[in-house]
Amino acid sequence: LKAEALARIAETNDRKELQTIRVAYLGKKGSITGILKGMGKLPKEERPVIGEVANHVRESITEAIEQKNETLEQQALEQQLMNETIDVTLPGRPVPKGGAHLLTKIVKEIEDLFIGMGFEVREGPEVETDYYNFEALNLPKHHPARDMQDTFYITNELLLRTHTSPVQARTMREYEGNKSVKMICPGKVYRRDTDDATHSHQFTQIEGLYVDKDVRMSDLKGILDVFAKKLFGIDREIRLRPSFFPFTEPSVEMDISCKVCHGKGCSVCKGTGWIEILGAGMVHPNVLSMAGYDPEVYTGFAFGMGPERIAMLKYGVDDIRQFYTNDKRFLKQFHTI
Ligand code: FA5
Repeated sequence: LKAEALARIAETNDRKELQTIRVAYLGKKGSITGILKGMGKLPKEERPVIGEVANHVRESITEAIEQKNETLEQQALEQQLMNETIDVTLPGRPVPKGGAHLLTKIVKEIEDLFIGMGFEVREGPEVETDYYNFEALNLPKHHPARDMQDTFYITNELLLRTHTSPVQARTMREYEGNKSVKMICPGKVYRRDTDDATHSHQFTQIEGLYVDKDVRMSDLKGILDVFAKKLFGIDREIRLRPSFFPFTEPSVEMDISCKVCHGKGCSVCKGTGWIEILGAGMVHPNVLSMAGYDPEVYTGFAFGMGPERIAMLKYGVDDIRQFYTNDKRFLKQFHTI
């Protein structure tokens, strides 16, 4: 019986089967248990002999089963570890990462540049009053120049601001006519423009305003030149063309030399080799006095630029609508800049 049991134990490689073997020999109805139970029926003198043998056989089988069980457990563990081995040489799965939008980045870059020249960054409301968007900027009701910016009106008096210039008037008001102002203001603006490659009905502007005693046109030109060279490179040129804005006198528009398409028939530079990126000028005396500044004492310059156009120029984006359609293939290109 012992030899038979040990042979079965040695042969098996399965823990379930081992359990079956254990039950067959050592279980309640197992053969060894049966022998031990039957001891009472044996003649007295045989009991110690048979008892000793039976106990010995039971111990051997128990020990063999325990050892086998341990071996099988060990094997199972090794197998499991093998199956779960991590191949550290496999390339990892990339985790998709987002990034700031190109427009956010260019606005931040321009902000940093002006902060470096001593400007503070301010904000103003996108839903604006007719007063600040137009009247405080020397554009009384029914002034023909209001047509320069086709406006989304909400009520008679409320509108979506068509430019960031109202923040000029708001800031000067806050400074109460007796402090120098040196600020920029980025933000969204809205116009009933027909969307095309260089126009959007909602776009971004960055306003700039510097008011102090003795601020001159040459200061404006100097700041804009530094701005253009820092943003686009030392080899870039600017040109100021006479223009008209009711809130500045004299007024200019600034073009920057266009290297993207070398002047030949591309939509960004319209084949001229120059692209307009901002309007500017010396703050009109009426605007200063409406905001509480004495134009005899204070002078100032202001500018308003379109960062989308600037980003288009800097990164060769040929359609402004790319900024708003959120095509990931477009956006991803700028995650690393
Ligand atoms: C203005 O809005 C003036 N407020 C700028 C200004 C400020 C002049 C302070 C003087 C003093 P303009 O309409 O030209 O000006 O717009 C300024 C810039 O916004 C343009 O140079 C252009 O870069 C951008 N821009 C204008 N219209 C659009 C549009 N529809 N889509 C995208 N960018 C535009």
